[in-house]
Amino acid sequence: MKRIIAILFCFSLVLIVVGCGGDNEDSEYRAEQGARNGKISSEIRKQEVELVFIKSKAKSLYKNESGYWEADFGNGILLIYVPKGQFTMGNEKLSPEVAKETYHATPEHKVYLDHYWISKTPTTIGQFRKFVEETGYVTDVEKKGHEGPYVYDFNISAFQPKPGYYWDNAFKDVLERYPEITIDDNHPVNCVSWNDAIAYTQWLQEKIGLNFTLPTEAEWEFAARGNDGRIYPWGNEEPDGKKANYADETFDKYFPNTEQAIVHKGVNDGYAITSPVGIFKEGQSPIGALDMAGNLTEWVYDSEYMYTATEKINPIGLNDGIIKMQKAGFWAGSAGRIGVERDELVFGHNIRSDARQGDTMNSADDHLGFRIGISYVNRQMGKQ
Ligand SMILES: [Ca+2]
Ligand SMILES: [Ca+2]
Repeated sequence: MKRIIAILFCFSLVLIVVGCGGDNEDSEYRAEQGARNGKISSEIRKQEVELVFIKSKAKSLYKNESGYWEADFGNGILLIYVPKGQFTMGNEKLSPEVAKETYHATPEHKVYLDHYWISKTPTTIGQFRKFVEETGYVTDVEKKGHEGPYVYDFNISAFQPKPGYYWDNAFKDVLERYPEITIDDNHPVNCVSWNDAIAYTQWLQEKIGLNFTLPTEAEWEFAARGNDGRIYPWGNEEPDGKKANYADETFDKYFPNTEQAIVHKGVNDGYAITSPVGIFKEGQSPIGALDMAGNLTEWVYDSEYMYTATEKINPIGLNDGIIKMQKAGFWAGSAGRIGVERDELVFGHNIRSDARQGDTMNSADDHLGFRIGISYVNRQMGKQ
């Protein structure tokens, strides 16, 4: 047997040396396959190590309904493992008006990402409450001299900065006016600045011993729309009331004639303001993340940057400016569908997964929150 192998080995060596075309291609193919298999198995090994490590810190680790690993850290904190991958970020189909907006999502560009974790849902009022109770943390908008968060003002039917509102009373005017509307600790936390979100992740880092942070904009968008170019987390169909909470008929009933809001007529999602997190199951993303369209717009880690067409590996906006990026739209955001005649993309506040905005890091709104992640992309350079 050994002899036969030796002969075969020598024969193939001869073939390689002689350089017969077809066999050359074959051996190149085999070499490439071998390298690829090597890469795949090293990736699988990396994933195994990662899962064992996370499991040691989590309450449980299991595969979610979409087939992705999910870690439960207690108190409703669920993080989904996103394996290394690539996708096309941004959207070339924006109307020319939108492409002129400050933070437009063009040009499209290919993005490669290493593995990371992202929260299944946005951080809730209850989760943030625990942080405040344990640390005595005071959010930016509660500090003296701050103009206050952008909240809905019934006098002008629009959002404007008002002092005296913060994460635990953001909707006090709405609740007073409409007693049938309720808010509880399962609703996503809002009126928190980028600084507040970072402070929360730092507290969680110490508490659990993992590198909790905000996802990068690219990590967020990949988690929302996967790699098949879809517009929304669930696909390309317009939302229908079962997939996301946004400016629907219920919103219009309670906030008629709201400036800048483009109501989706004929659709009813049942919520005028925020909804509890995770209830729009039909709106889940390919990895099983929820609320990525609607409910609240979400802070991401990146400082402002404009897209370019070149391919990028683990892109992150890391300048020392005060503008930080936010993704997708919220309870008063439009459906943002592409290809309809309505001029609904102008204000950027729509629920498409590519939609992006920027704002100063100490600003806060009653429609802006965040979700956490665990990431290994270097964020040091941009740390404020
Ligand atoms: Ca709604
Ligand atoms: Ca959201």
